Amino acid sequence: MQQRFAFYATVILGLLLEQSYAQAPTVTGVSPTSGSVGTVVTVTGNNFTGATSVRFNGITASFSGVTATSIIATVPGGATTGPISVVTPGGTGVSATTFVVNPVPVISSFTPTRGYEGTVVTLTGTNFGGLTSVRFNGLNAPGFIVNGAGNSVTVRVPAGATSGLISVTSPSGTQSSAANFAACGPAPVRAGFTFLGGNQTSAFYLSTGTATWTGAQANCQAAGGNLAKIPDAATSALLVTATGGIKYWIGLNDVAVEGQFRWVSDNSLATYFNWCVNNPNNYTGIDPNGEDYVSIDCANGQWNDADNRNVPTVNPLPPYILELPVCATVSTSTIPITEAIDVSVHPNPAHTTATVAVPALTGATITTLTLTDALGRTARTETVALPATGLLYEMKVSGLAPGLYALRVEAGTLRTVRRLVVE
Ligand SMILES: [Ca+2]
Ligand SMILES: [Ca+2]
Repeated sequence: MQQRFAFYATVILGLLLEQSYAQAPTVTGVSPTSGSVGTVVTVTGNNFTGATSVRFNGITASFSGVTATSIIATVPGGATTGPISVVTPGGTGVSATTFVVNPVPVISSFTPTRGYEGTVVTLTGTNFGGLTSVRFNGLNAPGFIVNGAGNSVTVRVPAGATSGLISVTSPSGTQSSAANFAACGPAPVRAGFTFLGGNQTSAFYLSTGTATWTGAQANCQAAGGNLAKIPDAATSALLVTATGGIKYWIGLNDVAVEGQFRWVSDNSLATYFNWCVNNPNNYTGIDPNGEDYVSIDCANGQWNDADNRNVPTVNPLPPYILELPVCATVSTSTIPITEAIDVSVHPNPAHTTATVAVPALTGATITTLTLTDALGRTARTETVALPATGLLYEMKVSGLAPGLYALRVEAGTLRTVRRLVVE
């Protein structure tokens, strides 16, 4: 009995001693030295055996592969830049260097909040530096440009975009905007004009031909609009960027009262000005009646009052900018995932009918198919049974105006939107 007691006492003492004298861990290396949430990191050092915790700036991480000199850890959600620590029964080791956690990009706002395909949208936010993609309601928008400070992105609304949230993705993760972007489909076609872009209220087009100012305004009215109004510096910059700095007529004139410049679209007095140096000067050297029509004539989109160019001059006739109201309110989805159902539709473009294939969905016995036009107006709504074998549904499209439609397929809480062209 005494021998057995002595044996156990020795064992227990030995365990106590080992516990007491376990060496504190030291962290000597981290690879890589930066990463995003989910990045796998190798931590090297000494005395890691028995590790109970690995932390990134205090946030507990999952880990594996513990040896005396290394641990594999994964950057945890919520981690911030700071040291990595390893905890063992012998103590805590802290890296001398900080591990840099790349922050997740965040969209704080965007403008405009509606627009046609090709419209430039500016996203404002933070951590756009390592951006890998921008999406409109899940649809990739290629060719985005991040500014140097990483707090602004310009991106064009991609063809086929549907209304919904805008999301940005970097290696650190994906974040969606809080508000929906209203996608208006392709810009309406206007003969003799090319769509340039738009802002919150207007769509702008550049004429393919040239004209006098009065001829240009007549052509714009025939197209359903007016020569463009430039009420602020942002609109001026939009047009200068979109046109590449060429010369063009705008809707400003002082035809009614000399020196009182008004916009032709709404007859309002101009309050924002961007004159070329020494202008307006109502020069009478070319046309003795003076200069009553404004064109973009100088650098940075600056304005010159000019004659109507009815008389032969050394100045060629310029093209001109048509302004139309931007699309009206369009329906928006508040469901960020729009690929929830694997829907297919054919033919597309469709002429008389479109066959919509909806797979069987657990728990769903009916599905609603809604066709909306480019302005968000409902053109067709059908609620039909969704069989256990899936659905092949012939949707009638004859009688609909040709154009772009959004086909929304809903079943239970799931929803998918597909683009459908009717010819
Ligand atoms: Ca004048
Ligand atoms: Ca002038």
